[in-house]
Amino acid sequence: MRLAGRDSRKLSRKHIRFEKSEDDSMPPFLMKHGWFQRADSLPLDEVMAVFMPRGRSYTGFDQVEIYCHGGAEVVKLLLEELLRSGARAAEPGEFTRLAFLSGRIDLAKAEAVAEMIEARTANSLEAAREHLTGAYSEHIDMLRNGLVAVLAEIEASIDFPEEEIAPDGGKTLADDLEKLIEQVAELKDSYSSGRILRDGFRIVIGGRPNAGKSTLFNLLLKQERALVTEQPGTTRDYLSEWIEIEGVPVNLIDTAGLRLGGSRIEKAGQNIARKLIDKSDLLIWVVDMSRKRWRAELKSDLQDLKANHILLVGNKIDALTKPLELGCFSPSAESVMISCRSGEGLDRFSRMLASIIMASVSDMTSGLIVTSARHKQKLTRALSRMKKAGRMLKRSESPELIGFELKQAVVELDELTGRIYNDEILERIFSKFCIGK
Ligand SMILES: Nc1nc2c(ncn2[C@@H]2O[C@H](COP(=O)(O)OP(=O)(O)OP(=O)(O)O)[C@@H](O)[C@H]2O)c(=O)[nH]1
Ligand SMILES: [Mg+2]
Repeated sequence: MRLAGRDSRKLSRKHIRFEKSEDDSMPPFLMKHGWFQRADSLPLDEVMAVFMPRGRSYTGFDQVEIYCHGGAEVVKLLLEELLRSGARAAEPGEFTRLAFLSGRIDLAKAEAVAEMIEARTANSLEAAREHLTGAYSEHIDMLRNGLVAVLAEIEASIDFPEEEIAPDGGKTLADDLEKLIEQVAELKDSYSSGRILRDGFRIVIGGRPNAGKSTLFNLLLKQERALVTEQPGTTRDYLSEWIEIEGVPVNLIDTAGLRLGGSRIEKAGQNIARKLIDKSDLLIWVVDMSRKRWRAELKSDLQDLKANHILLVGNKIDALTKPLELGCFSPSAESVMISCRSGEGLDRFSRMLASIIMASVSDMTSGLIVTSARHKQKLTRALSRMKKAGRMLKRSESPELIGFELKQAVVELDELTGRIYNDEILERIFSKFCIGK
């Protein structure tokens, strides 16, 4: 349990009876052993506790950590005692918010704390770690300083109008700005990988009823998770699970089969399936190739689908009566033929899946990656201001106007790192944290 604030040590000493009961002091960073007790001295749990003084704690404020037994009931009991004695329950992310407000960390690092906790794979963790170590903040600061330097030159020409931006001076300024624009653009573009590392690559398995979607879902999960029957319309709601492919977190979703008609429940499931398909990074469209009419069905289905990326999977090739005409499947889309029953083609399918996913996070190795939608928005806005300023500079427009655009770009970067913030921004960021962080 973590207590932060001026009275945290006082409150702890009131409740903990230390091993050598005559000495109830809590010197900084000394872990002490004792019993946590109720106000009427009834012992509640055996604990250890440590005091961390202002400026040298996680929050930056006076802080005490109490190590009790981890059961939910124990923690609740001790917490209630502390609340009764005057403590207040922390809001989600409030400790990290204090760390930001005390100036110990910037906003990007604070956000990285949640990102570390939520990371689903080693690669996601690595991206988060770059943010927590400060390498990312330093990079943003470097870009900001570059912008401020360009801005200073431009403002100098406002103060001394007789020294207008000289034609060649203007050129180096424009070059400097161009370099910064490239760097901000590169950082912004890394979000396409960053989003996937943080929120996962979303694969939706879709197809007509009975095509073998749930069978394939179970195969990928290596677990009998979804119900499989020979009856069309088995899956009605959708099922969502997480797997890891090549270090990328993948959200795998099995959906209800799409077809005309069906019961009211089935229709509701199909509406959900369509929405999920729209939002997917990849649609795996499963086709039952043992059906006579699969070709015509596929043709009309493909006209209907609006997915970002489709991988066609022809299933049940074990049940074909005629030998396959290879290459006949679909010349227009990525496709692979498999049998979930015999296992044929599954290796090839896995390799295709892996390469599609790897391609989506291609710049994962390039170092700093933007993983937050908020940061991406700030960078996008900064970039459009910078580009505008660049165009104006080339046309030798008024330095006041150019300066204004650059100042706004700096503001965007400052809001990213938290140099500038308001309660609304903080609320939005920290409300997503869990309690106690
Ligand atoms: N012969 C053969 N049968 C398969 C294969 N894959 C799945 N099946 C069978 O096809 C039937 C339907 O499989 P499901 O996985 O439930 O199909 P689905 O697409 O999830 O069906 P709905 O949820 O009803 O839309 C089951 O009887 C499976 O055993 C395969 O590769 N070959
Ligand atoms: Mg199913």
